[in-house]
Amino acid sequence: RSRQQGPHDGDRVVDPGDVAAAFADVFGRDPLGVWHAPGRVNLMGEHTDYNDGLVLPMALPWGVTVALAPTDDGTAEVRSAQRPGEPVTFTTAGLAPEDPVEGWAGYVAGVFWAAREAGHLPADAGARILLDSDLPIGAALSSSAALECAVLLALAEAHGLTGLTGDRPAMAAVARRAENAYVGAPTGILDQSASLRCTADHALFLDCRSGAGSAVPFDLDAAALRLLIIDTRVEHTLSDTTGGYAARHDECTRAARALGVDALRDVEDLEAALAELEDPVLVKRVRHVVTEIHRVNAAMGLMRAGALGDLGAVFTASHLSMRDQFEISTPELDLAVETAVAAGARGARMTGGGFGGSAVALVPESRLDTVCTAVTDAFAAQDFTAPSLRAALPSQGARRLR
Ligand code: GAF
Repeated sequence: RSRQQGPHDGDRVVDPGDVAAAFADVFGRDPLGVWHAPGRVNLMGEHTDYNDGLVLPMALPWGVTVALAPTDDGTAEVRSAQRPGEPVTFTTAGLAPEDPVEGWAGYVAGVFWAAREAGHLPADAGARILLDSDLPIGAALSSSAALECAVLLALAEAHGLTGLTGDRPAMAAVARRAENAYVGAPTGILDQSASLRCTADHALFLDCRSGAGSAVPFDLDAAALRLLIIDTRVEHTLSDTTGGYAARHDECTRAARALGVDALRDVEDLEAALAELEDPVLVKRVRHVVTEIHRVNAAMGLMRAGALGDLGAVFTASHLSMRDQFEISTPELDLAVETAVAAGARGARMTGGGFGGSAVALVPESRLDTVCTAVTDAFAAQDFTAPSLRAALPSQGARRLR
């Protein structure tokens, strides 16, 4: 089967039947089922989630597919189609964040640990697991959250963890805990919520303080638009505790403390707040977070009004704020955004944590080929690695496939 996707609306690339068959080959038995959790692009609201703000993601057609059989031997054996020679086994009772399972399997172990810590998973619950993915890693498309959410959903349904299976916000909290406390990446709730709570043809408008979410129609077809995802192939990471993501989180915490608010969400008078801050770096960070939260409301309003073309200007304003105020863009992301807009996109922005990864561009159908060619050529002219380009429609969140 081909993993190549052209610049067209993609369907899932991994076939659940293939994953079930591969599971049977490896483990000598059938899985109980096959589950899938998607990656996401965030359409507005970057670095607002851990400031108790608003976000507006949509799920991608691509993600992580899991075949799983539950066991009651308290052990897990995990294999990945992407790492065929590296089976990982662990005893679930022995898991501890102080001595974590390293690498990709750490996200799986983290889910077992977090589900046990939250009182959902009995000590003797184990599993045989085979993973497959059609989501690039390090592309800021939430491959880690897709992995956590796919494993958690499969585990919860296979073991009948009824406290979790009907409660997607609770599941998102458990998956986030795996990432924060076990893997050690200080992320917010955006990615896990997107993977678990998004619905097809809609974006998810999520209040990260209250947890309240609502589906907002995002009908690209009706507006003759395409959402082009430009993966710059510059890998980003969230789990580097000395890296840019953690530093931004820290700056926001310091700014909130200096302003005497619980979170930057609570800043009401932006100019008055900025005047109170002595550190010019914190001034920029606060300006981004507060205006970005307003842009989420603006984008949501335009979606509800069906005025998707006008979203483009909000996209581009958001990108400039991330480039100049929050300082999380890269030359590749800036080039992708500038070139896409110059070639006819209605607007474009980097998406996700920044420092690499992907941009999204809102492109009139009739301009899609032109924009793709322009971006590819611009990257070649700068001697940047060729970007990967795919268009996507808003897809369904995590679910059982068979
Ligand atoms: C990453 C994080 F995981 C999210 O929690 C969010 O902060 C995002 O970066 C930036 O909006 O995806």
